[in-house]
Amino acid sequence: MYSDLLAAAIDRLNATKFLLIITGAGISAESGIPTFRGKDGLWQNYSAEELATPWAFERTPEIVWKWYDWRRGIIGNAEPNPGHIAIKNMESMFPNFFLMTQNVDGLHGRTGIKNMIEIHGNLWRVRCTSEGKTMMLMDVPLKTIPPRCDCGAILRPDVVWFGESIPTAWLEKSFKVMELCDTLIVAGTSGIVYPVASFPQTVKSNGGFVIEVNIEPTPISSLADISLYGKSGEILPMLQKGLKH
Ligand code: BJW
Repeated sequence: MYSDLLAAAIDRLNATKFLLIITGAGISAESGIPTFRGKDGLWQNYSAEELATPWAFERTPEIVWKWYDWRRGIIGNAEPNPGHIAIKNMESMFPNFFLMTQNVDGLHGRTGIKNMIEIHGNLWRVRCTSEGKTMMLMDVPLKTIPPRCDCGAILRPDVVWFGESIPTAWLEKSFKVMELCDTLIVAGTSGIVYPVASFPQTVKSNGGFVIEVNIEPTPISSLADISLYGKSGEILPMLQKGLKH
């Protein structure tokens, strides 16, 4: 179905020295996890834009916390899908490899992948709103919604909300790998949330090649060298199987 473009993408990957992959919510869709902007992304009539903000958490912490509980319920029952697994397999096939995911679901980590950052955080981790220290949710007594730190302050999900800055160390790492990579695969993201939305352009400006994988065109499509339209759980395994590395 995709034969010519798929073959061209595989040729490029076979000549690649440093592969960078960026993923978004679409990569986990085939694990049964709703995307943010898809029709299943709404929760009790709230949109992600309304809930994923520090202002929403300040105003109605119980509602935001319950949204995360609802998502953790779905994610806790989900498994990595063939897209996640193909990416994990690619890690061992390239001399240099890095994955940057915007997802907070932890599914990439569950494949055992090592060279990765979760640039928007992880919803299984929490952070003290007073002291800033982080801990795993499973280590916290869940007596109230939201739960509290030993110091008495409310705990929040250790994720990056709209209007918040991505931690400097993660941004620095992102810019470093964008300089080093010669090919970027960007899979399952709508390409509208900054700063990650600008990363494909950064890679292009650095002379890199961009392969997009998505079920539909996005703002990234116009700058991508190759766009492969279809499910990441189908296309990424096809790309990986074509590799000679
Ligand atoms: C499939 C598929 C299948 C489905 N196979 N594909 C510059 C310009 C304009 C605005 C800004 C800017 N700089 C900053 C902003 C503001 C803001 C922003 O970008 N707003 C836009 C909405 C315009 N950005 C920020 O606030 C960021 N902070 C920042 O830049 O700090 C500096 C600063 C601070 C203050 C002022 C100015 C600068 C932080 C952004 C944090 C985003 N956080 C969230 C929540 C994380 C926690 C949580 O999960 O609860 O991150 S929002 C949400 O969007 C989440 C995602 O990671 C992120 C991206 O979404 P993603 O992954 O792309 O999902 P979808 O649903 O949008 O798309 C799914 C895609 O998959 C679709 O394309 C489908 O077609 C596809 N798909 N099934 C393949 N099977």
